[in-house]
Amino acid sequence: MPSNETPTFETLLLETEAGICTITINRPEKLNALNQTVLSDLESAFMWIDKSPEIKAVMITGSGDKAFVAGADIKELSNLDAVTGRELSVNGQRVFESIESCSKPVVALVNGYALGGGTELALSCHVRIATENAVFGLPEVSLGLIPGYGGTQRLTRLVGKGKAMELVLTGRMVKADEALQLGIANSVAGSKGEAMDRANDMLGKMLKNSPVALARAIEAINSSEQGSDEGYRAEAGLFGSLCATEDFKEGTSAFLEKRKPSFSGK
Ligand code: DAK
Repeated sequence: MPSNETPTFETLLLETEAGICTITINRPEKLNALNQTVLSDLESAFMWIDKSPEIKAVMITGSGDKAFVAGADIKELSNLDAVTGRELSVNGQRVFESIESCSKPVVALVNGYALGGGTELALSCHVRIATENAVFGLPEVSLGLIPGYGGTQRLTRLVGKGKAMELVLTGRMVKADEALQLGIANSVAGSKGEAMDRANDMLGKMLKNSPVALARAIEAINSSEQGSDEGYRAEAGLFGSLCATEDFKEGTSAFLEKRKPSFSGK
């Protein structure tokens, strides 16, 4: 496709104004849960953004006012085994890595629930602006899983090991004001419209600067995390191994059947 033509996607809406491409994840009936189509659409969108000279910055948000992204699609997850679980984790990590290493500033506009893969997606963006009703959390352990899209690595770097241990092991949800205090959110706004204005203001300030300097600054800050590949590999391997457990089958089935899980530890 020619690089100046905005592509269309099954699960994403792309809109560009003044050089800022807004990506809206558009599965409102499933609270924008990340299935494999969303992941592959995101990967293609970022490949296009990278090459498109008209795009100077990116904003990612969720359709509607209730959710940014309510996690990985649990229905899809429930069919994974050790091999496909590891594969999905590696694929997802690659997509999120392409967002984190995008040479143009990427802001997550977190407009409601950002759970599991939703928090992981927000963490892979360069900056997070949340609405007052935003809720962050990594509840994977409640499904017999661990975060599989880089969340164990990125959350730890952002909030420190002690807080990351607490949040991942309890799966506790964090509201916008606490997210701000922890540094998960850079800023909190009263409404989605206000959050968009704030994101536009922040991006406007960034875009007054040299695009080459912005790209190099992103690269330099990301390279402070060099040597991290082992952590991501470990996360994918451990995630895959959990997909073969009875607790994982129980955790995902319980969600889909709308009941509380009963874990056997196997
Ligand atoms: N997946 C699939 N469907 C989901 C969903 C999800 N994550 N979250 C919500 N939905 C669906 C609901 O099933 C419901 O669909 P219908 O029953 O209407 O068909 C619809 O969206 C509306 O949701 P609710 O009726 O539940 O809405 P409520 O307002 O009552 O509750 C909620 C909102 C966000 C509190 C609730 O929906 C909820 O607890 N959602 C699940 C949150 C969650 O546990 N998310 C997953 C976290 S685990 C991987 C890598 C990473 C991951 C996984 C794999 N690999 C490497 C393989 C990450 C895992 C996660 O994200």
